Amino acid sequence: MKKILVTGALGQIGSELIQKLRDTYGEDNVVATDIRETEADVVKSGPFELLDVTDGKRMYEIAKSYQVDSVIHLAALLSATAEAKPLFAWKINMDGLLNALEVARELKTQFFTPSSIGAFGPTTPKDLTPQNTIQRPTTMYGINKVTGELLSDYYHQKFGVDTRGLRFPGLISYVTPPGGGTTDYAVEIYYDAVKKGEYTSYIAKGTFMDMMYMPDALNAIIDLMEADASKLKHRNSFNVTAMSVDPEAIAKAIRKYIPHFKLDYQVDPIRQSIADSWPNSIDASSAKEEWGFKVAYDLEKMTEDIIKKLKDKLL
Ligand code: AKB
Repeated sequence: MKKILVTGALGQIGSELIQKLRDTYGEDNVVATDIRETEADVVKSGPFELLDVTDGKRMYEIAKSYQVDSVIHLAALLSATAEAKPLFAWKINMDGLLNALEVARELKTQFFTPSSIGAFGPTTPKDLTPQNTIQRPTTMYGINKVTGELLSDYYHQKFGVDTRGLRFPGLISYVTPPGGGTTDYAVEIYYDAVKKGEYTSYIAKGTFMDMMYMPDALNAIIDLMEADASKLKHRNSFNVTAMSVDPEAIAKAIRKYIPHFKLDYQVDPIRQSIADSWPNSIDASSAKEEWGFKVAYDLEKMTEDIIKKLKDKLL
């Protein structure tokens, strides 16, 4: 039985992961933390503590008092926000990560933190990007993510911490909207399709990026955390993906359910240049081979589910 501390619990991944972890391991065994407190279920359905991840002492005290044996560190600024505030991003993303790794080292816990397709850069092979390849990202977020992958490897090799991680693509969900990411358009497009029947994309036609539906992302986190350590060669940076799509491909899938859906474009140069520096599609074969990564949702299945859920939620 695990006892897990989660940072960034009110974010896009956290708000759904907490519920899934509480359903899986018991509500008292998942300690949710975030820098703010809201009326959200995450705060009310089990232990919740206020935590600024740059405060390592408080993180340690919370982890120690609940006697956790796993740390899932999610608190981070996403790519577009990090580009707008690079020094602040370094502080939150890197100080927060080091504090969480230190807690894992001192309390001998298991550790998970997400990396991202943002850890790749313009000189990385663009199509079916291999697991091990060139990583020279040109964004602050990407620099943070590569550093995070390396630091997590270091904590495993040097201190024996059981660190694990996934390179997530854009995550699509209908529960909590993401904020400040480059792939956020792929969430907004569904909300606007259901609410208004139209969407103006800040990412250009023909820009392909990997995406994954949130239920598959949550299963991937739990499957990797539960995986047999002796089988893991790439502990902290598994490529995972469910689809490679551009705005037109999503629009086409949406039109099956909302035939009049209209897509137009007003490209944001900053987010477009971030997207252009990322792969078109990544190869997830190491994750499949080493711990049986699989997804249940492709673009069609995800679109059917998300539109149904958003219609129930918004209309
Ligand atoms: C972002 O767009 O910043 C994130 C990511 C792919 O890491 N969704």
